[in-house]
Amino acid sequence: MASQKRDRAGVPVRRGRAVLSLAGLGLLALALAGCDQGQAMRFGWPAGVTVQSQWMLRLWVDSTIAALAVGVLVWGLMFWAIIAYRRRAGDPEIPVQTKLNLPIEILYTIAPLLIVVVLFYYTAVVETDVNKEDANPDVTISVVAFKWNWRFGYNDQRGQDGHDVETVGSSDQIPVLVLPTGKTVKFIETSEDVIHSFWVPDFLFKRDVIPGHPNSFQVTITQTGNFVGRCAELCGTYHSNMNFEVRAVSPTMYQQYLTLREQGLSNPDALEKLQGKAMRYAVTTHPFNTDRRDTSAS
Ligand SMILES: [Cu+2]
Repeated sequence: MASQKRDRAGVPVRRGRAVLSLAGLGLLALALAGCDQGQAMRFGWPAGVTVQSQWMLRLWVDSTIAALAVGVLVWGLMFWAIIAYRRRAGDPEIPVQTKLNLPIEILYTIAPLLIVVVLFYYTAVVETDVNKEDANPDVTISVVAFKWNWRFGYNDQRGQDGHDVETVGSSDQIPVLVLPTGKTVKFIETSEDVIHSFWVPDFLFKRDVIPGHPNSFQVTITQTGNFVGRCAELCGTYHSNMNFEVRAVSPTMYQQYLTLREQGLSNPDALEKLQGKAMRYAVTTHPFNTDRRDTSAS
């Protein structure tokens, strides 16, 4: 029988098996957490659909890697100290007592401060970038929130009535906001009554809509698709039903959509003409039920 490698205490070393068990445990943890591979690579960060969400993803991944590196270093030092300085046969009952080690004390103080400063710096940089707005965005959308729906206006796109092209939600119809991909889209938010919050979960972004205090922000959408939008500020009875849909389309289709709207077509008619009957209305959520006895969210 081949002789087995043993440590100093005579216990057989089973490093290979230990590594395999750890890897298996890691995989099991990922599976139990319901993570797919992409999500695991992003350390759980959701996949956003805007350029801005990619910057936030970068910050999250980098700071998680930095935290893991610090963790590995600290755990390594801890386990090294535990193993290297463990009590051996013949050692005195109480080890040598060390009271103060100035260089280590200074390191304890400076290292966390340094970590906080670095994290703060990169957070401030990304936050500033995410909040950045172009002086001349490709598209400007006015967002008006009211109890309990949304009105979206395409600034400078005049309809047949001479007013801006608008899409308004009602209890019968979810407002579908059509936007182009690859273009800078600026939202200017105002509220007619109470504080609401414009939130598209796939943008990984929300911003409060406050009466008397216009807010704004900008995104560049990276992929076509239908993304549900919600109100993220408790605003009253039908707050949980105050939904909308962002329909991101190619710039060409966006221009066709605007032309149709300018010609006087309603939002559903324009959408049906461009994307077919199935896409006439919102597909990510449905109109809210005005029956006050129904308490389910949509
Ligand atoms: Cu609201």
